[in-house]
Amino acid sequence: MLPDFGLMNYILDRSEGCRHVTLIDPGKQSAEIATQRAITAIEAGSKMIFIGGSTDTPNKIVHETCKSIQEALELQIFASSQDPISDESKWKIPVLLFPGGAHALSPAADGITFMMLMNSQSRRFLIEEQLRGAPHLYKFGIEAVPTGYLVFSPGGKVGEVGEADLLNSTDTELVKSYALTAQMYGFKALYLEAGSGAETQVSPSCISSAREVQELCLIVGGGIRSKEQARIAAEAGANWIVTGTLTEDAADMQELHSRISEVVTGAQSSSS
Ligand code: 1GP
Repeated sequence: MLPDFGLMNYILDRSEGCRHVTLIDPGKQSAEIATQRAITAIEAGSKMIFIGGSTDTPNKIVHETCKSIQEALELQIFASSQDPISDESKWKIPVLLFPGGAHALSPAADGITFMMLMNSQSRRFLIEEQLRGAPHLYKFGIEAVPTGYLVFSPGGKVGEVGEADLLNSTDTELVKSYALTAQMYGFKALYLEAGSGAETQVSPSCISSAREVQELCLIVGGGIRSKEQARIAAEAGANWIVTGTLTEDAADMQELHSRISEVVTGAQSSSS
């Protein structure tokens, strides 16, 4: 659901410190379970939902998941509006597409991280998927958040499929150049990605290098599972921390709630 003061303002706002995104891969569970997971994640403190991940999920599955989550959010907003002590805005959480390509789109989303995989060696991820997707997004009328996407070692599936020239923890100068380039292109956000399920998160030195470009909203994900890892990324300058796997492999909603609460606490404990 769109926040009252608009999607872009909401994403770029820094007044609440480092916030948490729950990434849901619609190919990995039914729309119903995805919705339960999204609602539980928001109860635990997530402030945005990303829908995406797998490279081969068709539009139909992506759309069903987006629609189901949006309907559940509407119900929560309605229930809160009937309860004088409840805060409706808690449920005005944007649902953004985080697509692997032009095949994973839905008009039910509030927006999209419209990305250039800046360190891809393939023209497909630099411009071609975007060319295929843009006319659909224009028709849907959903807001694009111009986002540079950088994949770091180990990179996982996205590094492989995206043919990324993987960045390493020592590439701090290069990361800064990418961040400056992103800013000069007019991108609002830069997503630093280690790959889903990565054994090591993006190094704090690289996050700090990107942070030198103050204007960019820094989104950091891949391999973050603990409070301490979230704190490290936030201290280094992340504005948003994304987790996906920790939601997928939680045994039940209670475990999911406690895992996300921990990461949210870590992200918020940063003084920067
Ligand atoms: C992947 O950065 C995200 O795009 C999330 O990674 O699954 O390791 O949390 P994890």
